[in-house]
Amino acid sequence: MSFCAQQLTRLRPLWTRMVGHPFLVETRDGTISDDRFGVWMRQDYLFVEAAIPFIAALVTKAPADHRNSLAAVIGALQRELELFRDRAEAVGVNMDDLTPSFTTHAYIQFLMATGAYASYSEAYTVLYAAEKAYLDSWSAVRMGLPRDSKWFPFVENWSGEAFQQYVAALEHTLDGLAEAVGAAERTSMSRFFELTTRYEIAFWEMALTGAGWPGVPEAAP
Ligand code: MP5
Repeated sequence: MSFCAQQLTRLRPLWTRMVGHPFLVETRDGTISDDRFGVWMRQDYLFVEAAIPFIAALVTKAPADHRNSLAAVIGALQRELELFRDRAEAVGVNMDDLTPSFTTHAYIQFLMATGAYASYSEAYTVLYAAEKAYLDSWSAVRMGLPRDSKWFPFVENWSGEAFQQYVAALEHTLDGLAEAVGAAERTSMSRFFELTTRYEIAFWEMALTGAGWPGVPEAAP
């Protein structure tokens, strides 16, 4: 079995929890409040902004023949940020003075630390797991949300044909990387896979509850 298939099998209970998270179910059913959805939009904007230096760090670790396709991801992320700003303007979500929640901050720090200190294969694992998580999460929303929903552009962004192909290409590359490394690094890659999955669940939970920082009522500076 390929590395990705193995991980998705091993982590199925977590993965099932993720794609069935109440935030996604409520979004799919059209019962999510605009306020709640706005929490996710603001926090995910910060995440996507941080994904750009993460990808840049990955480019510096990449073998020469991986650089072009990875560098192209940066342009896609810039377009994604535009999508957030367009949607926010269209539906009246305030995107000024964004501050990360505890969960967003932790996830971003994990991305940055991975970009700085992890091996290429480990960092690539995080990229694949995060992208696959969004593909599967938004594909679950797609199953019920009408196409004329104001949130549909997000569904299309992460579950449309182009994104499916991108994630399939990442999977192919990651399986190749996992075959080439030794057992110890493969074990480490599987830890990164699981940690990323846990962060993804925590992110939906934060979006649903609107949790900021434990113990204090206001956001971080
Ligand atoms: C992604 C995202 C997908 N936007 N936010 C989280 C919390 N996880 C994964 O990544 P991208 O880079 O926006 O496709």
